[in-house]
Amino acid sequence: MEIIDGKKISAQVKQEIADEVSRMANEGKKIPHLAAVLVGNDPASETYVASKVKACQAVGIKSSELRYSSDITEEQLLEVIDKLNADEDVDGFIVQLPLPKHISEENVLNRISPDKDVDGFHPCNVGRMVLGLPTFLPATPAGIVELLSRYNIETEGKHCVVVGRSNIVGTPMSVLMSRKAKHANCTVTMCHSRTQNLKEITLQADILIVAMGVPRFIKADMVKEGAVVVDVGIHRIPSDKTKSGWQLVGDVDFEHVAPKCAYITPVPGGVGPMTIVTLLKNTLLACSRKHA
Ligand code: BQF
Repeated sequence: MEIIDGKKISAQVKQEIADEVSRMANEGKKIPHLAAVLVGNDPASETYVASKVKACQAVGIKSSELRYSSDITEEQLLEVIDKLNADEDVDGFIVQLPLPKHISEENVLNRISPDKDVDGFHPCNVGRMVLGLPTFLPATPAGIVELLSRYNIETEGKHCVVVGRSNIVGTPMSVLMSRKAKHANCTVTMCHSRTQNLKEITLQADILIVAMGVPRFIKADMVKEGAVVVDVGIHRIPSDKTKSGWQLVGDVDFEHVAPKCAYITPVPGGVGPMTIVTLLKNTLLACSRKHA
C-alpha cells in the first residue's frame, strides 16, 4: 500500500507555477491576479479562502479577497460580480461556495464571465469540458487526474467507480475519467444516494473515487484488494485522540480500508491541496490567454 501524498505533489506543482510566474514577470508580462469573493463567516469557507490567498502569495500570483456580510442581497452580489468581470487587472475570480440560502448559486455562477471563471462552474465551461474543448477544468476533479498521473497510476481501460453526483465533484469527475485522454480512458460507473447494491458496485472498482459527503462511509468490505482509492470527503469530527478535540476525516474509513489498497489518498493532505493547485493553474491560464 502506498499513500498518495497530495501535499508533496502540490508543493512540486506550486514550484512549477512559481517558476512560470517569475518567467512571465521577467518577460515584462502581466502578473496573474486572482480575486476571491467570500460571503458571510462560515469557518470552513474562511479557511478555504485563506488557503487560496496564501497559495497565491507562495507562487507570486497577485490576490485580492473581497468580503461581504451574509446579509448582502443577491442583486448586490451580482453587482460585485459585474465589477470583477469589468476589472481589467483581475484575470480570474471565484465566489466561495456555499452561499447563504437567500442567494441563488445558479444566478451567481451564470453571471461570472466564462473567461474569468477559474472554478470552471459556468454552464459554458461545463459544456466545454463535456465536449473536451480547452477550458477551465473544475479544481477538484482536475487535481485528482493530476495526482493519479504524477503517480503514474494506470487508468486506461480500468473500471473507475465515482460515488457522488454533485456538480462540483462527482459529475465532472466521471466526465474527466471517461475522456479519450492519456490519464483517463476509464470505464466509469457513477453511484449516488439512490444506487441499489452500492457495495456490489464499489467492489468492482479498480479506481474508487468517493465524494458523497458522509464521514467514513466506505468500509473495508466495500473495496477490492489492490484498488486505488481517492477520498474527496472532508469532515471535522469530535475526537478524543487530538489536543484540539477534533480531527479531519474523509468519506473513507481510512484505517481499515488502507491495508487493502494499492494506493490511497489521506485526509487531510490528499485531494485538498491539489484542488488549490488547479485553481492556481487556471488563474495562470486565464492571464496568459487574455494577454496572448
Ligand atoms: C488538505 C471544499 C467542501 C465544500 C466547499 C487542503 C483544502 C482542503 C483540505 C481546501 C473545499 C475542500 C475547498 C486540504 C477548498 C478543498 O490539506 O487536506 C486544502 O482548501 N479545499 C473549497 O474551497 O470549498 C469547499 C469542501
